[in-house]
Amino acid sequence: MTVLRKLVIPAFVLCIVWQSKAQEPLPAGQVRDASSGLVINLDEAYVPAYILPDLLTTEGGEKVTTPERWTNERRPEILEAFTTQVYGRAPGRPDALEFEDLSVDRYALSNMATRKEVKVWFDEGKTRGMTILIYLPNKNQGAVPLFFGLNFKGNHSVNDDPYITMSETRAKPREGQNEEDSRDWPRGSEASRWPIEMLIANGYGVATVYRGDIDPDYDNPANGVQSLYYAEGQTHPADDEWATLAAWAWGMSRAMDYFETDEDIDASRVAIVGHSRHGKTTLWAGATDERFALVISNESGCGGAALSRRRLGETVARINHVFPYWFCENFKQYSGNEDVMPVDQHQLIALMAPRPVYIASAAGDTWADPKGEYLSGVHATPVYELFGLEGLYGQDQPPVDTPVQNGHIGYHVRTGGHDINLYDWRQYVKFADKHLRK
Ligand code: GTR
Repeated sequence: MTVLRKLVIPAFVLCIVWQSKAQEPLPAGQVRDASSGLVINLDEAYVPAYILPDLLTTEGGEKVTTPERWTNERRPEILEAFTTQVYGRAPGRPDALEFEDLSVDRYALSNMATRKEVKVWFDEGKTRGMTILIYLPNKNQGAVPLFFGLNFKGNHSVNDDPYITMSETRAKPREGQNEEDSRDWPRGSEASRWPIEMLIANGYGVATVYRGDIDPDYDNPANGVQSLYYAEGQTHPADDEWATLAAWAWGMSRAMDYFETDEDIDASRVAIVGHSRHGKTTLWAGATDERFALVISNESGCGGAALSRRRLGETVARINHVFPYWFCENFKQYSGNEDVMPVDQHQLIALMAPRPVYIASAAGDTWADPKGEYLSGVHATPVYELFGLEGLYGQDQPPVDTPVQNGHIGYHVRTGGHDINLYDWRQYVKFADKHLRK
């Protein structure tokens, strides 16, 4: 009875008080996220005061004033912090990596393009691999520059072309379904996100890989490429080892290994592009693999271009709650604890320097914090300046539908919501024309 009075009853009362608080209406500009129960700020008024980690001061407290010092000292420190605390360490190119040509068709897309499909095998036993779908413009002689990105719903979803091999889309199985049966995305269903004909007409090749070939997008540590690397008895990546986003980025590097062998592709002019979770992945791929010449983040938000310390839209706590397998285990300690993170996302943008980088937002995509995405470009600018290059300037975002492309950090915020569309791609082509044309 005493135990009941002393512990159980107060706990019960506390629960009721907490419950009723949880039901309390929130002030304008805040919402309760249904999947995590967390309160999310959607209004600038809630952005707390914050101090960003200094880009140009080494861990030993010294000022970096030359490109050499950035490249040899400060850049490796920042890359290491992101590796162990955010995305996790991935292995390099596997010895057994092998490319297999699956198909070539010179008469694709009304004779405008050559379609190739190439299998990249990751292991000697060929138990795991990914299929790269490639379109190259027929009108061009010699090796072409290329846009490359991961897709959400299988290679066959990016165009109506009936000859694209259906991806083995290992989507999350629904109740009563097993992995093999979960191929439910129709052909061409993502075509609005992949204006392949427009890119071909502009002289660019396009390549894509279904991200599920590398690691299916749900919490199962046994079904991704990481499992090939587990030590005897290991069932999860270690706390500082690659989670799903790093695995996807690793896959992008393996595609680059292939591009380097294809004489129709100019591997020194590969632009990588990704939307949303693939935007986060693309930034990490660009940071870890400097062979990528241009890096484009489309509405990448939390864990991508948006500054985590602003806590506007999706937060570290929310992303770790809903997608616990995207970032390495060590990242979890920063849920609700952003101010102690050794890095923030402007430093990720700075890791691209001196290569050109493009950050894009959508005005209606508050969840991804458009202003926070823009500001990371502004705060990365001092590193571009070390190289004598221009970045982004001013605390205020440029007006909607007014791209800024003067320097080596491009930016636009367009009308509309969370998506990648023709407007976005047109800006990327313009930016690539400036930086990748010979
Ligand atoms: C959301 C997630 C975002 C973003 C997005 C997407 O559910 O909260 O971080 O990655 O998915 O990839 O479309």
